[in-house]
Amino acid sequence: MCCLNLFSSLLIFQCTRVWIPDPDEVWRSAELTKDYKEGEKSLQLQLEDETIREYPIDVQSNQLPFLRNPDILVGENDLTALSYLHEPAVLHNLKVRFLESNHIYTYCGIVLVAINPYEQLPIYGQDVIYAYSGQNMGDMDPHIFAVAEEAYKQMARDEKNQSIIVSGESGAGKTVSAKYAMRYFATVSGSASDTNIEEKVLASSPIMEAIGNAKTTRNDNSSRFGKYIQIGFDKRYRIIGANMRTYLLEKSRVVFQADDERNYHIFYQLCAAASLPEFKELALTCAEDFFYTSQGGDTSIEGVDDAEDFEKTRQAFTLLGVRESHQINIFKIIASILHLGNVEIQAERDGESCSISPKDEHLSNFCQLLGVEHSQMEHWLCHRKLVTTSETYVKTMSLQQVVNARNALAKHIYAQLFGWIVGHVNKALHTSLKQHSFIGVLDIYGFETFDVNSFEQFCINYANEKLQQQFNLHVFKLEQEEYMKEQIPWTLIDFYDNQPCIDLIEAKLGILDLLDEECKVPKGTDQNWAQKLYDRHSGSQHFQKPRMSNTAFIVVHFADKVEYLSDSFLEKNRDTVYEEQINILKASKLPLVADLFHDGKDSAPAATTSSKISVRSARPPLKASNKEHKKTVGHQFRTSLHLLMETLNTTTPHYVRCIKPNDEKLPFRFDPKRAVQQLRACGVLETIRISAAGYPSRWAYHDFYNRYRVLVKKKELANTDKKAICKSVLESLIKDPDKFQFGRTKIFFRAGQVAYLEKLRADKFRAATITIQKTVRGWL
Ligand code: AOV
Ligand code: MG
Repeated sequence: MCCLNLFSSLLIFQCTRVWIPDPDEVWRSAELTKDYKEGEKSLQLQLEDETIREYPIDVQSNQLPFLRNPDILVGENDLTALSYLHEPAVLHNLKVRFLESNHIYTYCGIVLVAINPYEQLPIYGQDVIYAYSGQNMGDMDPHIFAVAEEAYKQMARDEKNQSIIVSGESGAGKTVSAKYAMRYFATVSGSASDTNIEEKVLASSPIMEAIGNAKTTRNDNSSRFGKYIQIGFDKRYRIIGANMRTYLLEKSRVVFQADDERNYHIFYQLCAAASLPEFKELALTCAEDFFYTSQGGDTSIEGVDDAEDFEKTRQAFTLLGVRESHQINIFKIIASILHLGNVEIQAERDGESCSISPKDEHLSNFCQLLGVEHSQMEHWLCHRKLVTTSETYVKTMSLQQVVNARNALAKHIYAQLFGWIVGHVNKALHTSLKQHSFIGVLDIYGFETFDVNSFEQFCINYANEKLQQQFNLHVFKLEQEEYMKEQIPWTLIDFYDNQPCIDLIEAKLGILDLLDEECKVPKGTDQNWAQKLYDRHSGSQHFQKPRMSNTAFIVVHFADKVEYLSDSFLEKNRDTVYEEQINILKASKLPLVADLFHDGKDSAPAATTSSKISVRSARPPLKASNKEHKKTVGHQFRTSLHLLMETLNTTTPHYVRCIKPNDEKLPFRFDPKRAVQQLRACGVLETIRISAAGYPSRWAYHDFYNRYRVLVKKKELANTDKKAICKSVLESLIKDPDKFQFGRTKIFFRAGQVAYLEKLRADKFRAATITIQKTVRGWL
């Protein structure tokens, strides 16, 4: 970390206030008790609790402590306005705003920092939305609505698509922020016709949260999928429709939950409504009774009423045009998954085969609910087909194999249903009207590190790595290019470019590529893959092999080092389900079920390569899918991320960085260690560095002239060279030449200067109005 060398005279006077590092508080305030002169080996300090401390100075590097800002600046709503811009100043300012004034939003140049208050605040009502509507960002308190308004305004002004990119770690408030942004658009823009499309856009949230969110140890309502919602507008900027893209649902949760975690909310909602007469046929009881909903222990969430939430889910389905008769089919599929998880599988003595009692009620319920044949299902849950070059034969499976295959099937059914619902929501939000522009809201899972990190965390963190790069590129590279284009003197600021880490993951022979390779090898194993990673990448600065393990590997991400356990990466990447089981589902009597597993919709590759044995079923078996061309999960994810980046790069981005202030979910509690870790990780501090060094505001000469001509003296207006007028007026108004720069086509301003000019302009108008009033009064 560098220290601004603000001590050019290298004399610091007694009473100067500084920040010194502290293991608990991160930074502590202290005051010099005597003058410090260059070359002295230590500073004499007094801390706020009045203890005296000697602070050593490394004379070689001359690293002096950071200076504190004058109190008058503390609480500034844009951090770039601070006189001394460094980590302790940022942290202190955010903390004071948060704890003393309960301000959760602060600007940091182009980024809105949002600290999760863990308390309902009265700042999101319709009245607040209308207060922000049509206002300039700088005129109002920082707010998610101000960012939404800015995006809306820029869409109209620049005729360009916009994106609001919300990031932050798990539980930091991304989903809440994204929902408020969507609410803002729905409220201020109204809908183009009487289709109440804006209500439908909002109704997508409870549905998506019911099926894609779950309680984790980090967040009671954690999104386990990523989403990018594009809200479409007509040429009068009224909402006409929306479209949602989702990213990699965490499927493993359907069959496994860690301690204190839950499965997807919808399962508990449905169990809570099990006693309703219309759900009798689902044969459900409470969530404790099902293996797939009870592994985490407590099946309830404090403050959440699953039955009540279920009503909201149903209403949202209805609003989106899913009829009750159709809803029941969705619920049947969800219930069937719970029954599948409770099927009792008995291992035979030989240790190589299993059976299921023909009387197993859960299997009966499963088959009944999905409209599939019981005996078929019973058989193919415990057997698999093997295909060699010369023959096809049926083999029994061990208990572990059967359980794995059953779990794979459950995950697959859920994922297909999830995809089907997303498709349906999109259909309901689709419009035939001509879309003029869109605003996209990205709410993707935050950077994650748990005690055990697997394929899911790897993908999530890879996505965050890509988003961070998009941010870096936008803020840093584009900024710098702009200065160069405008021929403004500018020293290149070095910044952390995470391309090497991204290369490690996605480049040729990178982690994902080697994983795909290993998945193709007939006897490929997680361990062999890990070995290949060690062989190939040990030299990379972003890759490490843990000393004590031969199966784990460490990736040094921008946010943190994360150790991944290679176990089950291959299986999760292949995402195999047995074709025979899928064929039974394809032959279901229920059109929705058959539809879910139809070729083309079936995104998972099947285990065998061809089928010579046909499966006896109610309908003729469907053609075997051409699974050898199916892409691995990693491959699909990489492609979808690339597409996302392409889309984001064609829009004007607006960034919201959510910060989780404590791990206990306590209202208005600020843990400086956790906050600073996130501020470092999400690039806020880097942004500050560039904002402090650069010129955050800029105006084209003619725009500047049009806006501020009232400040130009009459005799100067005669000059036909507008550029020259701009230069001379500015030089007379702002005395410090460092506060602005004249570029080729634009004028560049340091932070705060445009606000100053606006004030001069307003004063001028006010003075003119008073003069007119006086004159008029004189006439009377
Ligand atoms: P996330 O989306 O960032 O996590 P959420 O948006 O779900 O986090 O926020 C977590 C919880 O914090 C919410 O359920 C609220 O209780 C609380 N919260 C967040 N923002 C606010 C706010 N502005 N006002 C009041 N409470 C808030 V994850 O989806 O886990 O990465 O995968
Ligand atoms: Mg979320």
